[in-house]
Amino acid sequence: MSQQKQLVELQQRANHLLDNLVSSRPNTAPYLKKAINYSLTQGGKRLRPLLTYATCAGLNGSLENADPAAMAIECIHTYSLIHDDLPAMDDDALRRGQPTCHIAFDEATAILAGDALQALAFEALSTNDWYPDCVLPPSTKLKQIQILAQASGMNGMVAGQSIDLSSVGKQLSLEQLENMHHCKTGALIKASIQLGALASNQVEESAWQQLGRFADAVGLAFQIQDDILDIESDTETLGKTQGADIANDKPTYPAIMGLSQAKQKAQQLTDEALAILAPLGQAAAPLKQLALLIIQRNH
Ligand code: GRG
Repeated sequence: MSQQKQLVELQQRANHLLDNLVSSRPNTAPYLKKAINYSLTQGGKRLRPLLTYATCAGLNGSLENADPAAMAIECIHTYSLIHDDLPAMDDDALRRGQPTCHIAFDEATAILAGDALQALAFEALSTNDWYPDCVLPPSTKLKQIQILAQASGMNGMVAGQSIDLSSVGKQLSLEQLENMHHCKTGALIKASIQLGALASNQVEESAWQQLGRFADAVGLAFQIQDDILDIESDTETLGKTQGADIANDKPTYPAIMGLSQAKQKAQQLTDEALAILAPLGQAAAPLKQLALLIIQRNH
């Protein structure tokens, strides 16, 4: 099977499970449930579940063992997007071309939908009932829970968001910018890979270390590419000078090092990531493909 086809199948697997994740739960608060489903099932790329599945499969693990982790990661990601879009944070009206959760529903419901998704992530990882074909030992599940909690909490994604909010209008050094992104987006991307590695139930220390370095490189490449896409879409919408001005107000890679240097840096990190995977051979092919897609994506 081609790598592209394999990734499409994994994406379909994630979408199918996400469609059922909330729909199949008892309906305690219908409006809240509708808001959660609205954000969870409306067309993300599913990059993080794909990283989880591809890592697990690359280490000869079963996809069934990776299902809870793939769901948990996407729940945390979706919660972060819902909260990030709120008026108190980025105040965005559109996400993935659709009204954001607080616009389609209301602000209080969007806050609650994010809260509920965060709890749902840890329920999906810890319960034995939702994914009966996952047969990981409790010690492995506990490790996954710990890693996800650390990556998403006060020293991970939430810390990154806090640094981001407090740096608006300020100049950041390249080191400070990298630290912010390492927490804000890098930590969850790394956790996606680490949870997949744990789901294989047979990861050796050397592969664990290699995958950690791979995750750090693709996490940063993802963010630089995100900054590049931002500036390019601003420039397309507003014209060259204005777009560049807007991007320069925010601490971003293109603003600090210039657009062409930022593109070079993203490419260099991707090359580094691919080189790290080389010793893992053909088994790492889907992960390699994902690293390439991260830098080639246009949205
Ligand atoms: C509110 C606690 C809290 C955290 C928010 C991740 C984050 C922190 C904010 C997201 C804001 C943002 C647009 C960051 C840039 C990188 C990013 C995470 C983009 C969205 O991820 P994709 O491209 O999204 O994987 P899809 O739509 O494909 O799921």
